[in-house]
Amino acid sequence: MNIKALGVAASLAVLSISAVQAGPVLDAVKARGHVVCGVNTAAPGFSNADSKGEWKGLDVDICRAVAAAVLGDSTKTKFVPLSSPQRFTALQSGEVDLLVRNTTWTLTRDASMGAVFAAVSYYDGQGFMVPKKLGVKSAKQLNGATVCLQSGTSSVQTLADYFAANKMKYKPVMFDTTEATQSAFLSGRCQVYTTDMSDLAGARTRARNPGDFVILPETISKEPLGPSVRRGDDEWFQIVRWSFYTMVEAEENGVTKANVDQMRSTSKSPQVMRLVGTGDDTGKLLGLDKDWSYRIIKQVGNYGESWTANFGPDTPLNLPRGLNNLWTNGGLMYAMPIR
Ligand SMILES: N[C@@H](CCC(=O)N[C@@H](CS)C(=O)NCC(=O)O)C(=O)O
Repeated sequence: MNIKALGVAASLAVLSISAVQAGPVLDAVKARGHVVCGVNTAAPGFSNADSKGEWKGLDVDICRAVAAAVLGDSTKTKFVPLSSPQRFTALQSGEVDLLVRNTTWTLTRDASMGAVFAAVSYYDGQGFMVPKKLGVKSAKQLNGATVCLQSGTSSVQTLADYFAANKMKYKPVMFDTTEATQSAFLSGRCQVYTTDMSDLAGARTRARNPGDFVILPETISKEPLGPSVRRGDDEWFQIVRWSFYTMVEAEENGVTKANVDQMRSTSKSPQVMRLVGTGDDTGKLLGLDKDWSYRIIKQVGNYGESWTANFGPDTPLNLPRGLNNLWTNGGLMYAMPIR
């Protein structure tokens, strides 16, 4: 390559890493002053409002991370509780900027519901819960059972497939909302409740006596849950995706809510420096400022901190981290590199 060609190549390289234009959703969010997130009406661990209307959960934290990145303040959020059947319509119509509602990423949803999934934030699987007094030990003993489940969920098809594959019959009893489905099961209207394992554990915490219910050992599907955005705004999609990966990459690098300021003043690791706003400026590639990822960690925390606070041993759910462990600890959680 001659000197002139080298010069052209160099300026092209500069062009390709210059700041991006904001997409329409980012512009709208900035003008409005808050991010609107569609969440579950009541899913312990994912999104739940306390008596003061304060939302808590992993899905809530993902929404807060996006607000911290784009608006500088994780509290600039509005949570819209959505039932399973409503959720994609709410995203498509623009009622919400982001859907973070323990939603399974499937081909059908990714390709035909006007949504596009940004990441997997919780690796789950579908299971069954039964009253202990039924004496059932395995899902294979459920032939002929009445099963409570929520309409508009991926659980409906998975249940049908599982029973057909095992040549068993069942009577579905369907409800639109989480509350109605769980109440029906807990009050004895069906013998079985099926949904994601995390939801079963959440529902059990609502029972007057949780020990009266058992979760059966079989996990009958893959339910990768994650945030999704409306199609057609790649810039917004990237912001949501990389806000989530920031939480995971922070955990991978041992950066926490508590030590992020110290890391900011002392760390010499290029990887950590990029995360805490003292290294290469990744923000300009997303239409954000240089401190976008620092604020996520400072205001929301890393993935492990959020996971443990919402599902860990000090919560009523007390779930094993399992597949949601970092890849370096035997799990599947792996951030695409922030560089
Ligand atoms: N991941 C599944 C199920 C999501 C879902 O809405 N599950 C209901 C099951 S009733 C739920 O969230 N329940 C919350 C809870 O049980 O706490 C999907 O995307 O369709």
